[in-house]
Amino acid sequence: MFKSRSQPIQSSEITDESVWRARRRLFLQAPGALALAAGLPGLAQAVPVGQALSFNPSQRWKLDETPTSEADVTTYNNFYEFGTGKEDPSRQSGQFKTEPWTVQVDGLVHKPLTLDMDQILKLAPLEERIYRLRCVEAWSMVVPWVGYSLSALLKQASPMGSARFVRFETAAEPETMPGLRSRILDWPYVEALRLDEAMHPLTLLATGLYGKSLPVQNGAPVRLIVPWKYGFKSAKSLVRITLTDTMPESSWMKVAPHEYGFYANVNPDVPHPRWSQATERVIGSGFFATKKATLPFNGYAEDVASLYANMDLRRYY
Ligand SMILES: Nc1nc2c(c(=O)[nH]1)N[C@H]1C(S)=C(S)[C@@H](COP(=O)(O)O)O[C@H]1N2
Ligand SMILES: [Mo]
Repeated sequence: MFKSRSQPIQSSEITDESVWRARRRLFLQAPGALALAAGLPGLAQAVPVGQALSFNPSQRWKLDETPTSEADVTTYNNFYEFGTGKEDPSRQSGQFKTEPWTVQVDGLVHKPLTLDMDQILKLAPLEERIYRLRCVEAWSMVVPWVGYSLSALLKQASPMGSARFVRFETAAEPETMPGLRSRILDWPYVEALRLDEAMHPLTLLATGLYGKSLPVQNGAPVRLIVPWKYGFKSAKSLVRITLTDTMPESSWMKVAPHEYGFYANVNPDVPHPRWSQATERVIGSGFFATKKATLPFNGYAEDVASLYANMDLRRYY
């Protein structure tokens, strides 16, 4: 397992991760140079998949765990609009168009917005945040996302005092999303948060991973990441964000209300009706890897447990 440092590194050993780490050092050393490159005419407008993004490392969320390889993060996906198999999203998303793209922010806001990707990328400084992602199917990954707190965008729209929930609607393009032919979910895919959850600084509006704009299979061009909740809350390819005063019904609540609740906070003590949530399989750790114990709120209890003080988390699963 351990290689002597005096041995030259074989090119076959240079993983996606080592390339990312090298590039990351470059970003951190020369943010000015990158900002300049991003400002060149013709480069700033379009944000094709896989384009280098300029960002700063998060001061607060820099998880000290080895990230899952870029290859695993981008080929082991859940994105039912492209099929239910883990490799369907990476294989069957080639026709999906992410340009032009707009996100509408409406409902109980003083300033409804329609933002294009250029505006979204410039709304707040991009940060790299390394978060755990825990799927309800009891597997997990560690992903270096790029984005900023969703609160930055919500504040721009100036939520009304009566707003209590935020509904997230995602793209549904039958021509380019073959999974829409299946009736497994009621399309478009909808998720929702309580307003205080949506405003929490940990809640990320992600535009990239591994230093580049998002691949389609991971939710291009912009998605939600709520790391203390099961992965299904982290809606991909957002098109509309609506503030409401009543609890929206999510796609998963609609299809199986006893299995998927509104809150969906990661909780090792509350099993899914068909399987335990006490442990998780770490993607990329090998077939014989021992399972890891799942942590309450996916390890983010210190940040978010206070949001649920006095709530029965068995009842509100
Ligand atoms: N629009 C949409 N968003 C989605 C899904 C989906 O099927 N459609 N799947 C969810 C689930 S179940 C998980 S675990 C995560 C997976 O994100 P990843 O593929 O980037 O790891 O995306 C979530 N967001
Ligand atoms: Mo999931």
